[in-house]
Amino acid sequence: MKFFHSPGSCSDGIALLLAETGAAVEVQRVNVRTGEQRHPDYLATNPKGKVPALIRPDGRLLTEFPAIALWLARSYPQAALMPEGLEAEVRALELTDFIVSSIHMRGFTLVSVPGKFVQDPAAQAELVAHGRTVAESGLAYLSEVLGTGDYLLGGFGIADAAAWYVLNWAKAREIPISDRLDALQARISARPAAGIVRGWAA
Ligand SMILES: N[C@@H](CCC(=O)N[C@@H](CS)C(=O)NCC(=O)O)C(=O)O
Repeated sequence: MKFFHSPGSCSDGIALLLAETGAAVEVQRVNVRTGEQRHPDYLATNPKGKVPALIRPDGRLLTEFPAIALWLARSYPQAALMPEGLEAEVRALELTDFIVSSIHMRGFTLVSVPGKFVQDPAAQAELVAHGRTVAESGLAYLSEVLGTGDYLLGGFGIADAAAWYVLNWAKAREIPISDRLDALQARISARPAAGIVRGWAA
């Protein structure tokens, strides 16, 4: 497989899941900070110009975090990335999608790159403030879901991988998180797979 990855971005979450599976993968770095995702060579592979993206063993490309996470969980069941049974699976997907499409896309994206949306500095400041509110309230919800557990939905799974990258971002941007989420971030960071992901960033 070939994995298109920009360390420090949301593809960290898929990197973590890939490392958890132990599957053989070639990691190709696409630095989204310097615009490599818009290079014609990359667009020829992934016209969306985004990471994460994964070329699977049959050569077909898969994009979008929740879809890749589901595919990995189903394709490598020995990694136990998804609980068993339809209700548990759909809850894991529901939470993963909330983290990616709400906390990340509607929260952190506005905090990190307001200039993508508006030019006026005052309007940018408003977007940043709004993004922070969305991120903070989404993270507060995650803390409720976590409760006193070790991971969000019982054992480590796809939603934790999504939580990992937004928690890393929260810490880097000094967005407050609960002690429980702080402990979750540390617990995930201590997994052997997280060490592999740090190696892919070096
Ligand atoms: N909906 C996509 C979001 C992916 C995404 O926004 N990726 C960012 C990195 S965190 C990216 O590639 N940004 C580059 C760009 O938008 O030009 C998913 O679920 O994978």
